[in-house]
Amino acid sequence: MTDKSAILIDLRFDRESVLRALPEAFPDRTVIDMGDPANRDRDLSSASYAVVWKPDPELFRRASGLKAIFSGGAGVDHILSNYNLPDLPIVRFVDRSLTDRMSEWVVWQSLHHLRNGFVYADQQRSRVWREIAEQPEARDVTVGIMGLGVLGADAAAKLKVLGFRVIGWSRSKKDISGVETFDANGLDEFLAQTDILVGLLPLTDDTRGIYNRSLFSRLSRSGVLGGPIFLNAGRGGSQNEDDLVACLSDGTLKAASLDVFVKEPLERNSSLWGLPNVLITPHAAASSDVRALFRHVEQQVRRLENGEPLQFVVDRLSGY
Ligand code: NDP
Ligand code: OXD
Repeated sequence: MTDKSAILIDLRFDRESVLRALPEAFPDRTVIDMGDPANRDRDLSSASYAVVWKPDPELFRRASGLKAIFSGGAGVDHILSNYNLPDLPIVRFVDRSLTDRMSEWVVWQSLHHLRNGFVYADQQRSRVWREIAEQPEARDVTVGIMGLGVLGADAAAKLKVLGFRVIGWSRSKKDISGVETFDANGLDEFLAQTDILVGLLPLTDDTRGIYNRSLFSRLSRSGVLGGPIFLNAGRGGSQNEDDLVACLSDGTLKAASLDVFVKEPLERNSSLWGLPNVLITPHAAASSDVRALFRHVEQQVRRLENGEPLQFVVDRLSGY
């Protein structure tokens, strides 16, 4: 074991999950856990790899010997937009458990809106027994997914199993069996067919504020759900929250499920909390499983050390 392959951990996650995963992680390497106060002033120049989620801004200056940076999550906006990063490969977290969790959230929310979840929850609180006569089926509803990457493609497949018609939009055109896809130029055509819009885009200069009134007003208004529905589990920075509140209040949107917000935690005085047609989850759609994260990092480091290319490397120019 040499310090040459030392791994820095700076994860602003639930501390207990990190501590539970650390003992069995990286058995052959020196691990420097920045959550341990004993490492606060340690010389970090011998560390070769860093696993980070919203790390200390000084970390990359102090760890001058890094060969690669591993994001603690699938998204990398938390480091790309906030740090003066060295010119090193940045690796996203791509993992079955994270993908499954996200698809569970998308399916859960799509079914909640399809099956009148708000109405029945309200009725239960008032002890009202009343069946809604009209019950559209999943096959009557088109779910449009913005972002057909690892997460969007998996959510599309799982929605299809339930019978939803699924369409998708991404920067470059995708070929996914049974899913009509659109590239960047096909946005209007995509929106015009969409009853439930699912946001699974990364936050970049191009996607900041993309979910706004202009976009919401181009969604289909002729669907069986009685108005367009917006689900966002990508990044809050992609939504204009003033427009969102206004559109949810004036009927441009029928309802929304939101897992991500411009500012997190969502401020207590945000109007979104009080809207009866909004379901809020606290950036919990797909948390990273820390053990799985460490396994993924170990795998990638081994690839690098065996002379193989790293996987899931971020394109710094496009920002994801
Ligand atoms: P990927 O990089 O695999 O996919 C991103 C998708 O977005 C690609 O299809 C890409 O297009 C598309 N895209 C990016 N920019 C644009 C643009 N300007 N116009 C059109 N399409 C665009 O990412 P993942 O699927 O793994 O993750 C997506 C995001 O989900 C993450 O970046 C993160 O922000 C968020 N996330 C949220 C979590 C939560 O708990 N709420 C958990 C995990 C992730 P193309 O295919 O052409 O490149
Ligand atoms: C992620 C997240 O990017 O949890 O993985 O938001």
